[in-house]
Amino acid sequence: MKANVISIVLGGGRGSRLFPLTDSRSKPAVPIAGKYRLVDIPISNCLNSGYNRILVLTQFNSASLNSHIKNTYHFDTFSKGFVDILAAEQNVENDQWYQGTADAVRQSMKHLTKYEYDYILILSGDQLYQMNFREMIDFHEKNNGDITIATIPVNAKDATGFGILKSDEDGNITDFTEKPSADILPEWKSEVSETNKRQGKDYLASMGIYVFSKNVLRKLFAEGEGDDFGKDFIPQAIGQYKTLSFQYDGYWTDIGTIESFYEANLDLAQDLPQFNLFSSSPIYTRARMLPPSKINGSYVSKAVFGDGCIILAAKIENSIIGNRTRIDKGTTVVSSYIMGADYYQTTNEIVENEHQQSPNIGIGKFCYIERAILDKNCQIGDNVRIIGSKNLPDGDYDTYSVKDGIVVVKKNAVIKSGTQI
Ligand code: ADQ
Ligand code: ADP
Repeated sequence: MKANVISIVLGGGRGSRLFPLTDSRSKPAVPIAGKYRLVDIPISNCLNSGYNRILVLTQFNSASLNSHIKNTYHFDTFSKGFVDILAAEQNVENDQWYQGTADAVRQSMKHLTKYEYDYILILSGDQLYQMNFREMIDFHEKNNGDITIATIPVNAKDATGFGILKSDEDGNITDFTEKPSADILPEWKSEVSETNKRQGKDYLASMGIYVFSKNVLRKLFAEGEGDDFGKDFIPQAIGQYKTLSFQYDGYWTDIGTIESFYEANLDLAQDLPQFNLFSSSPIYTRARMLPPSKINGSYVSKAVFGDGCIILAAKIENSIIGNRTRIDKGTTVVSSYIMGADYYQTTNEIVENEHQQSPNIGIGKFCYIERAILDKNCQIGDNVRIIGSKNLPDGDYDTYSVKDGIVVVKKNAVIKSGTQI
């Protein structure tokens, strides 16, 4: 019989690492790959694994997250499926927001009492991967686990950013440390396969994906201390509960920073992306009934287009072009992620813009855009140059920010003709 599972997606803390994309929306609502939102990834993994009862925990609720979830995830009357958002709430007992990952789940436990379940599956909201969680739950059941953590081999450079663990030959986790410093790292090496060893992936990292048996999580919260899984509860559980490592060897990447978000998006435009959008396990998202994209006279290479775009650009290379993007004549876009627009302007608005000499939504004529992310509804004039580079110092300005050498133009920004960034 299929296990009874409730999934919880950790939709994000303050979201400051993805600023300014999280300035006006909560992290799960950040658009990715031209037509999806971050939250579609963990939700689709759950649905493709056969688990359709899903809670999304988020630090603040946003109109775009609400409308996305409400308009996307419908279940018929005969199914028990749901995708619900639980936003951190101040109440009589608690005047603070979620203090960490475990605190977010702890505060949500009261909403779970009405459901029947045996296992809670906890997922991060900012990772790109395709995983069948049913295999992880089967592993947990077969080995009588109390807690199972999905793990992946990583190299020394990445290891300091993750929870690192050691396990015995039966997969029991014997030791765990959250984000170890580089000087103690060598003590944390694990036995890994020859292929991983050759790639320098000597460390076993937690993917931040956990299965808890129902009563174990309740007991942990009652007896343990702290607000985070990685920092507090997982180290406390080891030795006390049967804590297992479920090793995963597919593609998995964290997309919680501007740089990793940018790299993961652009990778989708390569010949053989590490993340396969064209698979039989679909990524679900809102069906928008947009027209197909229209491209006229452009040189296009390694590019992914959303729906409803109107493209007259000279050249688009190594880029993701989101829904309803409009790019005018003579413009070049290289190594960039253009998120597109939420709506089309009316003919009257376009005429009015011409009178006011204000740019239309989209990118004007003869612009050059490289190593940039353009959030939705940007109005970029003619002859604008936006060029990110590794040497550009970080900073935050009125209409854009620079992070890791990537220029991020803010949502609804108006960039006048002739501007150079
Ligand atoms: P981190 O990713 O650093 O490490 P954290 O930033 O706490 O952990 O976030 C985990 C997930 O929870 C993210 O999706 C984040 O947005 C979300 N989150 C954080 N605080 C939240 C809050 N208050 N409310 C709702 N959601 C919140 C974790 C583990 C490591 C592991 C890495 C793998 O602690 O052990 O190696 O994930 O990426
Ligand atoms: P996406 O296509 O990225 O999912 P949505 O369709 O969810 O975007 O969002 C479109 C948003 O834009 C909606 O909130 C809608 O109300 C808003 N919108 C639509 N038309 C206009 C307009 N003319 N001006 C401003 N906002 C608009």
